[in-house]
Amino acid sequence: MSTAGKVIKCKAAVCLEVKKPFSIVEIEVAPPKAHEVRIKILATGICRSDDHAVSGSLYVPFPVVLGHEAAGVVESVGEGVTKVKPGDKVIPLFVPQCDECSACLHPKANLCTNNDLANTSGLMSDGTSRFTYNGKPLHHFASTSTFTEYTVVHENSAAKIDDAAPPEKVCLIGCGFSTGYGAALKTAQVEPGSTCAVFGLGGVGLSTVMGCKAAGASRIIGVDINKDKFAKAKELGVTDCINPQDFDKPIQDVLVEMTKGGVDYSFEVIGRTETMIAALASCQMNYGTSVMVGVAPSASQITFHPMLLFTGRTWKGSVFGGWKSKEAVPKLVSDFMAKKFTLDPLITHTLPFDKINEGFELLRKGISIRTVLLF
Ligand code: PAD
Ligand code: ZN
Repeated sequence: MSTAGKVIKCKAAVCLEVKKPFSIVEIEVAPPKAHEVRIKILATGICRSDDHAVSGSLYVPFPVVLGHEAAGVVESVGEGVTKVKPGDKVIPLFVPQCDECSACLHPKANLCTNNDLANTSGLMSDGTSRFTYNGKPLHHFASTSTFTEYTVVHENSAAKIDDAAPPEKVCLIGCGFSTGYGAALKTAQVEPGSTCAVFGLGGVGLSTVMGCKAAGASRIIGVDINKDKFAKAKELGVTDCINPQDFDKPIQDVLVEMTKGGVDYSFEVIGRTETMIAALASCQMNYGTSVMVGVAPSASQITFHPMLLFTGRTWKGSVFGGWKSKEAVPKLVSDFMAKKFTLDPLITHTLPFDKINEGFELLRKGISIRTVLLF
């Protein structure tokens, strides 16, 4: 029996309050309105950004359905939807692509102005929610909300992908992999033979390493305070691993010494203001480029010595790896299917959706790279 046009009751992991575990409850998901798509989620990864939202470090309105790294199948579409149809395999996009705003129209930009990341409303574009729990609305998250069996997104936040793509793997293309890989290839545009430093060797940092390697970097230095991350980092292309806790001087000084003047490209893939400054100071003072990928706490500010930039360094940020989401995601999925890169090393754990709290504990304890939850 078709569910199109009807409210769907389904299981979701809801964050009722900040800093509290997820509650697995039954919610109601309204049908998609005009230009919206209702998606049955098949697999969703756990990203540190979700945990930043749980901890309150990243501001989001509660109660909320988090999750933004997923793959699923279109269940039904609202009026006027032309790009996808029921049955299509899709990846929800936390950076939409409307193809009309100034960012979408600019060849160098990817952060569509219709994103819900900066001034988080947690609502659909008409200012309402499609989720209800106990008669009250729940907030959406990052235009996606994937910790639920069914979600509703704007059609600009869904990319149709190859029907044969395995959802339990390509869900990572919805965030972690694409973010890190693109930070190196698109945002920094790492050149062959260059030297890179990647601060933070989690799912996104390791994807950055993969991007640096794909770009032909000859030296990739991995920086992490968790030594357990080093073996996999080396497997993926890191040439030297260093732990800031092993030195009695700032890590930027260590990197500048190791590279006789600083790296060509550095990436902060942790989300801390101190390591953002350290990464900036680690790159060559004339021509080095440092890319901020980690999400710093919403309330944080950075103070830094102007000389760090005055000498010529470039400091950039990168959201979703600089990719224009709707057009890049299907291509990245095709590249994965053509074995141009692998996602297996990033997926250390697979758990049933109900074990979401366990999945977050694995991340917090530094045990997992990516946990994929299956429905
Ligand atoms: P993760 O927690 O798996 O990895 C972070 C890594 O940093 C871990 O291996 C930690 O051990 C390490 N680390 C922590 N503190 C330090 C320190 N002081 N010095 C060195 N290493 C340290 O997270 P992730 O890979 O899922 O995400 C990384 C960041 O990227 C996080 O802030 C997340 O919110 C952000 C992100 N940004 C985007 C984007 O579009 N820019 C997308 C997805 C995630
Ligand atoms: Zn993410």
